[in-house]
Amino acid sequence: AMNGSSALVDNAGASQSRRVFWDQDVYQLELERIFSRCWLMLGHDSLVPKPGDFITTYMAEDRVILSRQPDGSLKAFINSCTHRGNQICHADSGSAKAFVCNYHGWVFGQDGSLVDVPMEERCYHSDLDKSKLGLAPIRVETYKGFIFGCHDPEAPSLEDYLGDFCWYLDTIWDGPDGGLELLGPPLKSTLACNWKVPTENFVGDGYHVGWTHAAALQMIGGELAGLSGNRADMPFDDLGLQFTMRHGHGFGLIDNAATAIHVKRDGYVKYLEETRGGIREKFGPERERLYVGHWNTSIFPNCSFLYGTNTFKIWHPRGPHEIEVWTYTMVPKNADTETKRSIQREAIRSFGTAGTLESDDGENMSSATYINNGIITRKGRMNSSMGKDREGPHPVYPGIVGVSFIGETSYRGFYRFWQEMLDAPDWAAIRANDDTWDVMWTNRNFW
Ligand code: UNU
Ligand code: FES
Ligand code: FE
Repeated sequence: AMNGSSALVDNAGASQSRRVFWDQDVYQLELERIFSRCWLMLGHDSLVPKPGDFITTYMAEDRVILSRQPDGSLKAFINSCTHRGNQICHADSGSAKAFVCNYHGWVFGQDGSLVDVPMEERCYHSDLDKSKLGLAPIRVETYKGFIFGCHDPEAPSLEDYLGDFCWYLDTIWDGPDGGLELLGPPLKSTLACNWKVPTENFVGDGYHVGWTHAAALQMIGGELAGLSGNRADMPFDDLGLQFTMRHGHGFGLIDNAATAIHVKRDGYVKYLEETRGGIREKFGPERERLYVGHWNTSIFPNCSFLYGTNTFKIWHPRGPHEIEVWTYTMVPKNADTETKRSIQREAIRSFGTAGTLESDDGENMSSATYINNGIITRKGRMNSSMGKDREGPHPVYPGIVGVSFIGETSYRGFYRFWQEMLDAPDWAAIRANDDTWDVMWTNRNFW
């Protein structure tokens, strides 16, 4: 790994080369070393509830089919025919007994196996070994109903990949009574930015909220109005916390602000008040604090959500300078239909494709990417040093904890792991760092 000022990521100096947003060769390496080896978000049980149900989605730029099997299990496979490579399924979702290729009519089963070939005897004279021509399979595992796929047989289990983050996720993904579901179909839009700009924003950008979103927050009012314009009287260290953990996942917490973005004050607000006692019983007061706070979150590499606002994003890369944004709404499974609908409306109004806050962010994301078409600009660096000496292992909360919601702790954790993935030849090399990944924090004792 390179060190110092020419490194893509300089952990000690808390800076990144602008080439991480721009260079085609960096992007190719990301596809090989991150997207081909990490667990990637595919969806949720709620999107494929019954045997035969399927959705099509992407793992980076690869098209995949996720399909519910007759026995209730899940399988995922590459959505490209093993004959001449045509895309097989063109539907976004549905229910199917089989997937038939549009080109020559090869038929693949719900499990991706090749089950029928037109005129097989006359064309191939018993010479076609169909058992070797199934669609390329993908590892699938779920955590609390969320479905992930992974191409690398050497990758850890999904639960180990999420690691300490499970302790946090359980608060909301397990919830008081049955966890969450995703409301689809997703809104889909394109944004001219590198995939890491929104990912880093969601993982740890408390700083931009009061500035970029000043007008929207003032208009919405509620708990976040005080952030608007970074008012001098707004609390700072008392706003919340920021977290990063092994494998680059992280989030920022604003205390007591879960439903801040909701103009409509009944439904969800009432739901959280009614269920927080159950959370305290099930998970204790430390996680009740998380339950009533607002989270801005990224799961490494390219899935983000805002808990409370409940928008749920997958940032599908389309080359280094473009993404396809998929936006779902995350809702409590057992809330009543009216509450779910109201959460969905508020989430789309704020963070849908044309959402008041989403469009504030989009402009910055394009600008921060395309500014680097300047050859001199591109040779510069970006800084993520905020709160660097005010973070560390915490007596209660797992991972590394930063002292304020406004800080860049989880940026540093994200890019530290991003560089680790790019450098590592295989998962064995990544595992070898499991006990020492956090030395840059543990050699000081902040909390
Ligand atoms: O824009 C955001 N990422 C955000 C908005 C985070 C927290 C609250 C509101
Ligand atoms: Fe942060 Fe300009 S002030 S990018
Ligand atoms: Fe934002």
